[in-house]
Amino acid sequence: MNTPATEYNKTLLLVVDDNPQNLKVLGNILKENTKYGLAFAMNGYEALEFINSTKPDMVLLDVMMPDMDGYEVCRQLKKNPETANIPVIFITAKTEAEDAVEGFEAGGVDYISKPFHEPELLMRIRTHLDLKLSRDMLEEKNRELQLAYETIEKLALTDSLTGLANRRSIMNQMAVEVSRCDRNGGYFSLIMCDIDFFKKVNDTFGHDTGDYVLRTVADIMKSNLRQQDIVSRWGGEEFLIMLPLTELGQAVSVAEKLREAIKDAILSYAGEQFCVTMTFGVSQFDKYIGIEQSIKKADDALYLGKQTGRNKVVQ
Ligand code: GH3
Ligand code: MG
Ligand code: MG
Ligand code: MG
Repeated sequence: MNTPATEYNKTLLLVVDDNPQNLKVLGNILKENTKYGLAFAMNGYEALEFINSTKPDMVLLDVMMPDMDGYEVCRQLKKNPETANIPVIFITAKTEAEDAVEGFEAGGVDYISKPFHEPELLMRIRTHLDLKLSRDMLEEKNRELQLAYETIEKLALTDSLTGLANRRSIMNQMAVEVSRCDRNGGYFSLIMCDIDFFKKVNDTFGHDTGDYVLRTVADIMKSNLRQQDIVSRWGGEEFLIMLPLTELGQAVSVAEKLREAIKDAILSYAGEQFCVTMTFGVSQFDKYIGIEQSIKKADDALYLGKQTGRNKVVQ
């Protein structure tokens, strides 16, 4: 025999037969010729219980058994998505071609009539195990790929410094909100905000402290907003917030709350304590001018706030 491609000593086979003598014969053949782990069941119910709880790598299944025959066991196993990929080989005294057809219809991968030729039986078992184990490996690889894909997608939509949504992410989410408004006549508001004299923080305390301020301001904003609100890092020290189902007046109140929270926070980093303030521009999304112009309205209000003293909310 060639060296098996897969690790057979970890492989578990369930042998099912209502006749103890048959179980013994088959068990001995497998023990003498392979390193598979073996489990035995003497009726269909016992077999299904074991299959569901332990998920063996293969089932060698007798057909004629009282109460529940092998075909039914196989059908039940195939119906359950958790066990459907376990290969079933029928080993039976039923030799008619129609019996084999019924076995394949029930979902079996092979059908071996007794008396069988021992080396052939062993090779069939190994072939089907190889297929099963390489299928399992492919599925595992697929799961890993899926996970990697989801991670990359998440990274592409996240600002790495603050963990906030990035510009692309909030643009996507605003597009979704805009079409929701089109359909259901909803509404939402925007807050564009920017840290005041942030350059001074960098110049006075260094870039690391600046980064710390960005992360802290992000956390303060998140903790003062609702679950459904989206805060994004729009640019350097500038943030855009989308507030679904929020009118202009309410959005101004939200911005005022954020302004207070940030102004009152005592920031401390690398032995230095200091405060920062932020200026806020607020607009309500207007479907007649579109998203770009609605953002610009918030941006213009922010600019006005910067021109007229900072640390304020302008609509
Ligand atoms: P204003 O009140 O008018 O907004 O003044 P400002 O100093 O905040 O604005 P200005 O645009 O002059 O400076 C923004 C500074 O933000 C300059 C830039 O180096 C800094 N900055 C942008 N991104 C980052 C970052 O990721 N980390 C740090 N530490 N600084 C950043
Ligand atoms: Mg039987
Ligand atoms: Mg600034
Ligand atoms: Mg700025």
